[in-house]
Amino acid sequence: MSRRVDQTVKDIKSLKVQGARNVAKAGVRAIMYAVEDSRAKTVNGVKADVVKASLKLSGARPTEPMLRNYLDETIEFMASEIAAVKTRSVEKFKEAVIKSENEYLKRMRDDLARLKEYGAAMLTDGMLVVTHCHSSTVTGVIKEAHKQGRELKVVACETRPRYQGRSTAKELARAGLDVTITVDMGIAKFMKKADIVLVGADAINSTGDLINKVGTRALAHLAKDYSVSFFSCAESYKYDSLTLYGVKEKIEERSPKEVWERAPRKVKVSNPAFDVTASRYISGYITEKGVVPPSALSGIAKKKMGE
Ligand code: RUB
Repeated sequence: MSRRVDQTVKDIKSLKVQGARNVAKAGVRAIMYAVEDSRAKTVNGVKADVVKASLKLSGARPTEPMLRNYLDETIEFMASEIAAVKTRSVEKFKEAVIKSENEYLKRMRDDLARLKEYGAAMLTDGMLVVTHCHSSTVTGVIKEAHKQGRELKVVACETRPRYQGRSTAKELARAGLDVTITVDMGIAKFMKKADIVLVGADAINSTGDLINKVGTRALAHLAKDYSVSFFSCAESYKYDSLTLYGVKEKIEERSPKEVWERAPRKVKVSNPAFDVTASRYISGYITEKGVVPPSALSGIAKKKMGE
């Protein structure tokens, strides 16, 4: 197995690479490493090495359909290449797979650029935006609105236990935004004055429910309490098509040590990475195809993924 693939898996598990988009991007790059580092002498041998890498990558974090969707597309691409061009050399096959991975990265960039436009259009001058964790999609939308000249105030939840909210605060402050960070439960104080809540997405299921960083669900309930609109910024590739067949999105349980390094032996520690927000709490998804209600998300995703 390619050492570079193993390193990527480690970086994803340890959260050195965090957030669904970054995880998916790292996964696509790792597939290129698997292709480049493969010593197989046949096209099918290269394919087997890529499949092995893909299994390792998709197991790194279980709640990441965006990564899995791109890995599945890679495997389908390799199968169709082999079926279409039976006598292709190993070199040519490797080139074709790498080219298609580069196209996936480009598609991700293009989708994000469109999504940022739709999201930024929703943020008007003087708004107070609440967010949670670190979503590169959400920070992208907020920075785009700021670049277009809107004055915004942002409040970020610190996001226990790994404090990804600090990354959000640092990134937005560096971009010149007015940012406040608060302990997770301190957000109630700000919700009264908030205009909009923007969060990311790790997964979206067939009924439009959102799976995102633990604490998102409580935030959505609070937003409803104060009649604040609640949107998730998510490319349609966050959709998990397996949920259409009754498969429940798996919620990653992380090490108890992240919560309490040396907890007393009789204290049980729970550390789920994500939670589920029911679609009825979600005003809409901001996607690369526009702002849509939760019920429309699966249709957009299925069309895009060619199901
Ligand atoms: C990050 C998280 C983010 C989504 C979306 O959790 O829940 O909101 O992944 O991020 P973690 P993006 O830090 O555990 O990965 O918009 O960058 O895809």
